[in-house]
Amino acid sequence: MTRTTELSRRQFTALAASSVLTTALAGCTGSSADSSPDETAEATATTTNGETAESPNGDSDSAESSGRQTFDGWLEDVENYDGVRDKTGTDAVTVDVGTEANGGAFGFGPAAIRISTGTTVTWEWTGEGGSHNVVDTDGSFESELAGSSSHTFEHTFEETGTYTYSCVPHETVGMKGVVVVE
Ligand SMILES: [Cu+2]
Repeated sequence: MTRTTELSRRQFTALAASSVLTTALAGCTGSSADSSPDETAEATATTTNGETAESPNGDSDSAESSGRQTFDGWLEDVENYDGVRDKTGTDAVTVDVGTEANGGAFGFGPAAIRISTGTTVTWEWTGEGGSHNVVDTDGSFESELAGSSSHTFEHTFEETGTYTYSCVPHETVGMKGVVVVE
């Protein structure tokens, strides 16, 4: 998105520059005449691009910015983190414990979810990657340490907020997750 924003700025600059040039030309400043056609062409192409990019921009902007959220760096080094998955409006959401990531089966899948209040999140152990647990950094929930694929742990989120959690044994390799409750 930075790229697009940068482009938009450049486009704006180009547009601004071209109108300055037009004004300058109107004032008979011969020296800018050379660059004028280029600038105008650029500005025209730009306007088209700008318009096409405009509305998708607004949409993907919000998606992208939430996708890049690292929650104060909590998900910075989490290999399988690819944005916050929107699970709002559902009563029950499942997160895998022991998803292939972070150099082994050391991930939560998905790493970050957004849910509505009252939603029950069930963590389901894949049975891979050894023993894992699900521990909220602020102590709101904490599972037992388990390794078998039949293991589950659930927590119902009644309060809005951002919950960061990890598998304590694998936190250093990036087995971390986030639940955003809204
Ligand atoms: Cu683990």
